Amino acid sequence: MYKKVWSSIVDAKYILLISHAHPDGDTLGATIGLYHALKQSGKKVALFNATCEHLPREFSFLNGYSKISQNVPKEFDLAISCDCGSFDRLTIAKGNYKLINIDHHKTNTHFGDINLVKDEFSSAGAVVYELLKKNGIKISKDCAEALYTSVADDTGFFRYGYINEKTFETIADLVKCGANPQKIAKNVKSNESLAKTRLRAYMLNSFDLHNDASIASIIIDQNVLAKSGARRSDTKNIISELRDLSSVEVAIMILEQIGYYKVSLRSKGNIDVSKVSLSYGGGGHFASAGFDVKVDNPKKLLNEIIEKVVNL
Ligand SMILES: [Mn+2]
Repeated sequence: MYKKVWSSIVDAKYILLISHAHPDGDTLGATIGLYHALKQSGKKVALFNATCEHLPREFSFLNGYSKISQNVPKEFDLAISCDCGSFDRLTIAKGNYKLINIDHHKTNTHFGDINLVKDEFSSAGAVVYELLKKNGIKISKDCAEALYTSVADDTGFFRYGYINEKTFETIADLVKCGANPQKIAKNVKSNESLAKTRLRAYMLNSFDLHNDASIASIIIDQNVLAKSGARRSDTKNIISELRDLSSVEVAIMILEQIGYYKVSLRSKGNIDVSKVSLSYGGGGHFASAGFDVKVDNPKKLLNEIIEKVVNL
């Protein structure tokens, strides 16, 4: 499969690399890492993201970040998505191009013409790393930095998810190729906006506990976002922090968007929250999942989700 993917890349004239809407460090790092490897191989490549005006700025240190565009080139013959569990995550029209789906979500719907989906990997970036290694592609410093960021971001800097010996072998090699762990950690983790800190303050004052404090929840509405000045991408670590409470097994965050709610679920690893997510048409991993839903009353939605979690 790794060879098949690479030969499609070799055959392509113009390649569009797609990260998912409202991107995280994994989808950005995986596509940017692949971008450098493909450029180095002499390919014509473009980076696409549908929500380009709201890219999380903590990844702006990655060389290639500024190349990400919301514009779809007129003619490209190959698209490669990284870290997208389903086709709607790409936010791009179907067309006359071949599609390679590189991912690690166990709920991936295999929407590509070729599907390189490895759910035993920590991150999409780690799958890209494997693709490059299996095809003997040299990993440049820029590529290594991006792929390291992928793995680090999706594992919460090596704290959860699919972390094993292989993860650290990959990381060690990426450091050998020029990724600087201190530089990456500083850029991604010690670069918080005031808006995000204000949002944290709201969370600490407003979260609820349920089911003998084994479930934590927070509802963030548009009013809270406006008051704190936080953007959707600023909410990402809020839920991880709730999960870190010692009694908590599952954390739930309901975030109001325009016309719908975005629900995020995290578990400490004993409860498969992707089952709840799937029941609402979403996706994800065992310990990290989410979905969008249209409801009138977020509190009612929360109670419904809690009931599902308790009955898992
Ligand atoms: Mn990922």
